[in-house]
Amino acid sequence: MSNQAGRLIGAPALSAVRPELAKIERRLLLRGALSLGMLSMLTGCKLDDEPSVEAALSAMSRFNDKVQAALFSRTRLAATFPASAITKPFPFNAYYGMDEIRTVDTQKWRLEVSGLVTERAPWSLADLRKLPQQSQITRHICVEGWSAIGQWSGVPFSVFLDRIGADRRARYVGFKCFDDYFTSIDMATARHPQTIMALDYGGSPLPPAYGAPMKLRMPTKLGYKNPKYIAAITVTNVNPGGYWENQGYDWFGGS
Ligand SMILES: Nc1nc2c(c(=O)[nH]1)N[C@H]1C(S)=C(S)[C@@H](COP(=O)(O)O)O[C@H]1N2
Ligand SMILES: [Mo]
Repeated sequence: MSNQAGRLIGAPALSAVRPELAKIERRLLLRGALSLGMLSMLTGCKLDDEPSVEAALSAMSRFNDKVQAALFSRTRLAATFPASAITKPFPFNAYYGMDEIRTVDTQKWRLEVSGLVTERAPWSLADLRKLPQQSQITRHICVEGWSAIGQWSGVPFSVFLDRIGADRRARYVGFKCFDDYFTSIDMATARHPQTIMALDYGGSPLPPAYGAPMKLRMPTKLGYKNPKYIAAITVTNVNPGGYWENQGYDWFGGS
């Protein structure tokens, strides 16, 4: 038996015990595109133990991120909706329940800025309100199986990035939240015209449930890429990862 045949025979048994692998195998086979054996050859990972399966899956995911980034268009806009389409009430979601929603004194809150920027001074909410504001009615899609339409207003993130002198050639913007959540995005999405620092929801200051005092709203990205309760922003060439991303969610997370 050749090495490769060994992998082909070994893989189906593994896919029976690994649901994500079984799902990928089904998808690949349905398309008639690739077998698990070929996946193992492409990624250079044997699929015969737990760490190699992880390696192959994360190689697939990195490939997927590159394809998504290449397809992402800076000018292509996500759908917008009339006020009548807004979902009421708009759902709350976090990695914890509603009884643990974090709050801060919005007067004392300051947004920290670091990394590849020229202006490092922290920002108050009043400072952010002095910048140009923009409103959107867009759909938020959560991978947990729900989507909802809402209205957010705030500062176009590209305007803010220019104010802090962010290096336009930097690859990533990372976000740290005061509920210990964190995530990061690519620079093209950061500068997309519909990416805003949302200060208001439905025409009133963002309530604690939706991320007060400030969240990043991006209709071009899935729910988990939209950080609430932001405390610090960093511009960097080292991928900061994310709370869910580091547990296997797709890093690019386009919607
Ligand atoms: N700080 C913080 N941001 C977060 C999360 C979180 O747990 N903490 N959850 C994410 C997920 S998975 C979703 S679907 C949305 C939910 O936002 P909403 O409560 O405004 O609907 O917030 C995202 N941003
Ligand atoms: Mo989500």
